[in-house]
Amino acid sequence: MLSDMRAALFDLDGVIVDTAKYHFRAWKRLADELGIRFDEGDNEMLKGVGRLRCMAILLELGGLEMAPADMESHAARKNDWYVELVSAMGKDEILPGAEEYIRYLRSRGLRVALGSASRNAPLILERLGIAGLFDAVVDGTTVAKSKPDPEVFLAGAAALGVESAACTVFEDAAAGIEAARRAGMFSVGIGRREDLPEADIVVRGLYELLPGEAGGLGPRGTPCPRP
Ligand code: B16
Ligand code: MG
Repeated sequence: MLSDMRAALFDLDGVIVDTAKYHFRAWKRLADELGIRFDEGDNEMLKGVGRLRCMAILLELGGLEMAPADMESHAARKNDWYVELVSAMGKDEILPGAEEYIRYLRSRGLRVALGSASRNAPLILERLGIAGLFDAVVDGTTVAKSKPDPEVFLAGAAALGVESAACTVFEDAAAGIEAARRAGMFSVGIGRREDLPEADIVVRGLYELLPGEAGGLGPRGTPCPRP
């Protein structure tokens, strides 16, 4: 239950900021170079997925095979383009209600961590000016196993010193919702119920969870429960 949570674990891309469009532009540039057809629909498969696995999915889409060292160098070039794009981001790209909701939880004494697959998470938090809002940051540089493995959220809970049952995960990717469930945590899906059937509740954005006039741990809107 949202009202029972003592710690909140936030995914980054798709929950706090929409970096998927920048990932898409960088992957698309690489796909074009390699002669692979790749569109925004294909990009959905890369959400919440670690960088090298994304590279493998891209090659599968194109029916190509590549030596591991070449995969790494192409993924590194894609990352250079991506970093160039996200380096130009500012506070105005924080998704509606995200910063306010995190500040609200902190004001209620909750502990807050980031749980992201991205190895660029520290750079992005710094660009958005919200690095100081997190008691712990667990990202692609510190965990070995990608979502849906629960490692990223278990490490977040451990860093905060809060047991899993008192943690809530906020996630936009199905793999992340599965990771939360495997970690034994309550999950809030950000997006559409049809895309996140396993989430405990689904809202369109963190703005829906801001307290109503009566205060309290949201949601102001009516979240969709699991069918
Ligand atoms: P990077 P999240 C994920 O972040 C993205 O959703 C996913 O599209 C990306 O491939 C992954 O990070 C790795 O990102 O190349 O920056 O290390 O949603 O877990 O915050
Ligand atoms: Mg995400």
